[in-house]
Amino acid sequence: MRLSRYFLPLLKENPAEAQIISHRLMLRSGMIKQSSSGIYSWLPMGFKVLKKIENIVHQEQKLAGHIPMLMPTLQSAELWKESGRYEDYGEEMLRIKDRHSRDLLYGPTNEELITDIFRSHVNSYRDLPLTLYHIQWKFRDERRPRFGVMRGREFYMKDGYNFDVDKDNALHSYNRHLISYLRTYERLGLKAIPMRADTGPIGGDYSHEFLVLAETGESEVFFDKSILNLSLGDRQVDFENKDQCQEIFNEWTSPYARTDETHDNASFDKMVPKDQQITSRAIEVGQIFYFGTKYSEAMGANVNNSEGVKIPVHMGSHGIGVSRLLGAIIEASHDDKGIIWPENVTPFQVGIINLKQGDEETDNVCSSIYKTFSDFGYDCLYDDTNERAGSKFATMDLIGIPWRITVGPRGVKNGVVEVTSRKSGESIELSPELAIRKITEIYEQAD
Ligand code: P5A
Repeated sequence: MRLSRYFLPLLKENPAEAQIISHRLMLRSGMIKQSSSGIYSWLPMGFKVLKKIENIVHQEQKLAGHIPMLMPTLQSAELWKESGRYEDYGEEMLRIKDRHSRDLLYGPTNEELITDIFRSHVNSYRDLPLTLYHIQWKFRDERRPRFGVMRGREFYMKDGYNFDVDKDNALHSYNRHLISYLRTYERLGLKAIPMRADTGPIGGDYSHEFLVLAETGESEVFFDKSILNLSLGDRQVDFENKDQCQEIFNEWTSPYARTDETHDNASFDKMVPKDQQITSRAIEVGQIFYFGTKYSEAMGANVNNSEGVKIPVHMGSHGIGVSRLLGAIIEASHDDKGIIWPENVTPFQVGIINLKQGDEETDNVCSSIYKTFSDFGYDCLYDDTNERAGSKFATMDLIGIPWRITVGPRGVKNGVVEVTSRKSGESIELSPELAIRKITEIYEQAD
């Protein structure tokens, strides 16, 4: 993409309404625009990152054996009356009437809708286990929408629902989700810690939240420092293997780690030596639940078991805050100049700066590098505007592209361009061919 042809509405000043860095940087770099409180338009660059994150979430869900689908944003109130949540959900639910005065609602979550789909089509244990998921907009009329996409009213969520024949199998689904979520966050360059949590309006008695440490996080968390050493890394996971999943689950959940809702000082002191105790702020980027037969009993989602006896199916639900993740990634990865995108989610893999637009040789080298990257299928942002060099550098730093190639007339005469890492700030001079090779090799390794 040539910057002169793109839509990147940058803001020069820090927007007064943005209290935290990720919100400021998303507005300043033209990723989002507020349309009304807690509701945003996703401008081209924000939309690109959102889709990249969504894609990684899809890949990891499919690896775990979960099946993608799509449910609507508007739901009939009737289903929620069956489960008993229509009244319980309170003011966070946006209730709507259609022209026939029928009660609809903008879905804050989908337990009822998916249970209805399940009960209409599945009636034998032979069709289990089954995990269906979608990535769809949700609406919650939050009391205090704030921090941009972190606590929106309209937000993008991956929500999945497992159906199993009994508790034992449902807990395997729970473990599988825990592991696939950990893998997803690692691929996004985030360290997320699973913590015992309350179940709130979703219900059930068993839940973990995933928290990314950040000073600006809305949750207060308490955990054993040793958990920071855990990582899945390249570990091969067989998601069908119950024992392996249980083992990984135990490894990650036995150290003390709790949110303020479930924290208990006496247990913390008993389980964790004082010098290992950490108290911090954190951002909740996902949550998983096992709620057994709460919805299946209320809504009659039954299957015949192997003895031909009708039993309510065991369920859980699992959510990732896809739009919130953009904020979390920026909170975890920025400096005073702007965003530093991890290679896996960056909107553009390479930025090219032309220091002397209009100089024939410089323009030619830039165009040829741009064309090569584009032919390789890379997303490259070429700053071909007539802005001053200082302003071009500031823009590239603000929008956080991990690798920059700077092309100027002096370098071109010597056959070199400059390759700069956004993260370390280090630069080296290379021929255009070697510069391209270096950057493509880095991305191949990151994949
Ligand atoms: C699990 C999936 C659920 O709704 N039902 C279906 C369950 N869980 S949850 O914890 O309430 O939400 C899942 C994740 O969504 C993100 N999230 C939000 N993101 C932005 N703005 C909001 N207002 C918001 N509310 C929830 C969080 O990351 C949460 O973990």
